[in-house]
Amino acid sequence: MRLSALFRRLPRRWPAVLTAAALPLLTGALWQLDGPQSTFGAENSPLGPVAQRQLTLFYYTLVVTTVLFVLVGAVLAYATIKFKARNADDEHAEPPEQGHGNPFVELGLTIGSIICLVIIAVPTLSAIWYTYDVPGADTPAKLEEMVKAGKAYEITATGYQWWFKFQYPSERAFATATADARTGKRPEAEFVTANELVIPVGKPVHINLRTDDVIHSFWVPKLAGKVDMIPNRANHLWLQADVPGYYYGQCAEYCGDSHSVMKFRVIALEQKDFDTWLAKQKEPARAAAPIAPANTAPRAAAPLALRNPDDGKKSVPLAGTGDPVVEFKKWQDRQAPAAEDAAKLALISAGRRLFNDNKCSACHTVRGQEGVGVTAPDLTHIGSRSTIAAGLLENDEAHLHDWLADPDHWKPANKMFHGIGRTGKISMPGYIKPDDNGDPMMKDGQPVRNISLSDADVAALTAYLQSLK
Ligand code: HEC
Ligand SMILES: [Cu+2]
Repeated sequence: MRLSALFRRLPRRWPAVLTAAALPLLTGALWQLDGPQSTFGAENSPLGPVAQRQLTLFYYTLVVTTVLFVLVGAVLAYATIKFKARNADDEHAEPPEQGHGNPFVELGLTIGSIICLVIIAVPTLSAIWYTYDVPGADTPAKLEEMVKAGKAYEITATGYQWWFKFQYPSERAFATATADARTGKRPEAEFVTANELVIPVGKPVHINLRTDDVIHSFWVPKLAGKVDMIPNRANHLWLQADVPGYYYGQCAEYCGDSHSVMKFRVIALEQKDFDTWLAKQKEPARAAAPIAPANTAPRAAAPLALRNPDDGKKSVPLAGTGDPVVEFKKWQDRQAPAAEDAAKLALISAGRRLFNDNKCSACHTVRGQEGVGVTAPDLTHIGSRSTIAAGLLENDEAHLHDWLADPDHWKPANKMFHGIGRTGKISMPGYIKPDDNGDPMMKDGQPVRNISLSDADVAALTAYLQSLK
């Protein structure tokens, strides 16, 4: 049915009917706006000063524009009803007296509009000014000074299709567990994590926003945002968490197939807990067991079937409960290693070998151990994170197993499955072998496998990765 035909069938008073139907829907929607990934609902989960300022500005603008809407709407409704043509005579009657040219009306409306603009512009500009950078850090030099004095913190966030890298430029990590024999010092390495941004509470955090590929956008609704990560443009934002907690973040700029599941978390810790976390994370990966000797790990006798990535039936779960209080507790509980019996240690040892032999190490870093790749999330302390695949799945044995068995099922087009490349050519193949065009190489209607894991392999890899606290 054409839309116009539908309207003709509605009762004569359809505008009134539609408005009456829309109002409860709209107000209902307003009450539904709260959620872990929403700026609203500040009662349940406190906002930092930046998000607070943004929310206040939103409500302020909403009130001003609502007043305007009601005023203009009322005048329009009045004119529509009062001057409605009620019969054929009315339709040919002289138009009523016009306001056009009346200086009182024309000047009044112009000045009125200017006043409205100013009423909105002043708080908007002041909020833009406030949210632009850490208060007091007007220049890079001043920011550096504040960071050195411990009054601010600096982090660099880089967007990748479809995950986030976090670097801590003011920290250095240890590359090895032991000192170098010649220098007597432990070699250092860059301090980098992925998908979980851990920050100190009550301190402004300046975040440099970068991207490795396309445009992404950084948004933590309860703390701040959103600012785009644009190639060749050094954007930044700042945020501050006033209370310790677990905050949900999301890429907010369409960036390809798995954009909707390009999430992350922010975990805010009291300064002393943050220092403890830092000290642990700076250590190289925990070696629960040595790497198994070559050719002793379980072989991929029966490779796991890859599910059809386009089966369209998966429902992508929100990792965890969606309750920041519960998730924060879970995250804290994850930080200490779990007890590992002899059987588990053997599995870890085999997993470590498989990680090395299956080219996982070419894309991922496990600092101090086999992995050296830098084009994928750093896995040095993956066991201490609460989610995998950029906030998509809960980081427990079952989900990690599912992820490793068939990444593409969970995250369509992800680079772990399809490989990483520039200029259209895959230079770092993933689970499937690419042909010269970067498309999956096919044989008998099936993609040719580059990484072929059996169920036992995946179990060993899962045990290994879970041990990396
Ligand atoms: C071609 C490079 C590549 C290879 C090879 C590769 N990965 Fe990945 N891996 C990635 C990328 C890219 C991601 C991020 C995927 C995403 O979230 O979009 C990832 C994500 C992960 C994650 C989740 C990390 C997190 O913080 O969310 C784990 C765990 C993981 N890979 C383990 C492995 C294991 C084990 C292997 C070997 C069997 C492997 N990877 C092989 C590129 C690779
Ligand atoms: Cu993105």
